Amino acid sequence: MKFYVTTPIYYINDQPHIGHCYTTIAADCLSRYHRITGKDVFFLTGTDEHGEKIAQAAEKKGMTVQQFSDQMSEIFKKMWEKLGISYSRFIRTTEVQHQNTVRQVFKKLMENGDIYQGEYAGYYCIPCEFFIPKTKIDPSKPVCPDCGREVKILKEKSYFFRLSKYEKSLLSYLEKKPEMIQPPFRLEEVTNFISQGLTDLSITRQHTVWGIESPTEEKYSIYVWFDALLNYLTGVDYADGKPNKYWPPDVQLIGKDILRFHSIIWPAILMALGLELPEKIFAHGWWTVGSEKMSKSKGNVINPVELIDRFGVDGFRYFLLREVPFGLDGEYSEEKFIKRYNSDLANDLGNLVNRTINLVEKLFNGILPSGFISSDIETAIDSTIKNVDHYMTNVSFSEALTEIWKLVGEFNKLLDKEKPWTAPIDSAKNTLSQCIAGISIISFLVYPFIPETSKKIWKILNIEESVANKIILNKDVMKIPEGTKAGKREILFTRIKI
Ligand code: ME8
Repeated sequence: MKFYVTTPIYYINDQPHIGHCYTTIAADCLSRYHRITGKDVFFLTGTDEHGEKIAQAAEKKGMTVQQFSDQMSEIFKKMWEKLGISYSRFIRTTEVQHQNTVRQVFKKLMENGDIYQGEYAGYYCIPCEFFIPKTKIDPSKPVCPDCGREVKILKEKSYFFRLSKYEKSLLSYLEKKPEMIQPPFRLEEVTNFISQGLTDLSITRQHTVWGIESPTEEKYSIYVWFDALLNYLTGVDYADGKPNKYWPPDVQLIGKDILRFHSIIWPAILMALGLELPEKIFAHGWWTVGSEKMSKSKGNVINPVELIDRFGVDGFRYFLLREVPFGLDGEYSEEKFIKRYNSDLANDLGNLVNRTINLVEKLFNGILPSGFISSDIETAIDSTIKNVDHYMTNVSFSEALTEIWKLVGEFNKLLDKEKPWTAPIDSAKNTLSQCIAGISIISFLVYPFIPETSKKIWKILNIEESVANKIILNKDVMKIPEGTKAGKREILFTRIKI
């Protein structure tokens, strides 16, 4: 079975911040989970490099836009490398293949009659790269209704995408398949917006030079959002009207800020092209500082590099995926970060592994006890695997982690109850045998979330990484061969002093 997951492609006018990391780590976690459950995964991410905003940022730096884009897309790639992001393809909208896709789609929609020529008269917000109709703005104070920043007036010849034509089809599609919009509480916002009436969308600009050229006689640059949304088609080699075997996307992750583009314009374009719509478009919430959205323009961003250097990649990934149910907003604070790190990672998981291995060394000379598992523990493991699968199918990272941590708790409780350090040796062997089996299954369950930690545990359990990478998640991973010696031990997490 295939699994196609995407992130937004990020604007490169500035450095990646926690928000960008959040969506990308979430997509990575889904990809890793579906890989270890046996699916053929395609994970697309990349950078959105056209538009006025980017051209302005390059000018400020005194660079050509091309040089600037090359440099900034590398910065994003390096960040993903640092975070262990296992993408299948990194797309840049300045790539030739993507430019061809966009022109091909433009031509096809013109032939269909879904793109026509007219004149745009209204406002344009550069930071949002969005056209705003006159009716939405007070002319005495022309600011963007979304971001509150100044807008500019446009009156120019333009090509339009016939968005209004898809109003009814979109509504009836959502009635039949409401689960396309996730979390479910976002659906109403989308259907309300469509029901208020859709206007055709201007998809060219006369004067922006940094954009894909329209395939029309008189040249225009294609509107950056029309260009950007089509990256999801370029990613699967859309050519001659056909995407490859990964189509349609199974999960498209976005922030709630760009839900309308993805739940209205994007499906309408796909309908116009006669392509299947995505299975799920999941809009997650915002990370805020205080009550303000974290964003460069507000100057309140937390630097991810600093956090990674202090708490490790896995500390960072764990916090983002565990702290807030995916879909809701979350307020960032260092205090919350440290609390989560100390209690869940250092205390619960770190201690379980540490205590177990110390005892294995002391009582069994480092040979990992194996073979015994009580029916209670087996039932707990079965239900964890089942529940984690349910939550991961629903893109509920925090809930999946909560399930896994319940199992971590079971093993800590078992140690506390059975006290293998004072128990007769046969009983100690049974207890530790179960803990080792448990640690093994836990190392696979947490792998999508904190892969570096899993690798450290595999070393301790003497499981080769190359072997582990081929394992499909199931109970067989608990079977540690008789007589296996514990491998190299590394401290998983060191408690942070406050
Ligand atoms: O919108 N909290 O790019 P962008 C959580 N190029 N997530 C956040 C966030 C925050 N405070 N800030 C940003 C664009 N994000 C377009 C997308 S797609 C065809 C084109 C994340 O660089 C979140 O995923 O502004 C959000 O949707 C995305 O970054 C916006 O990135």
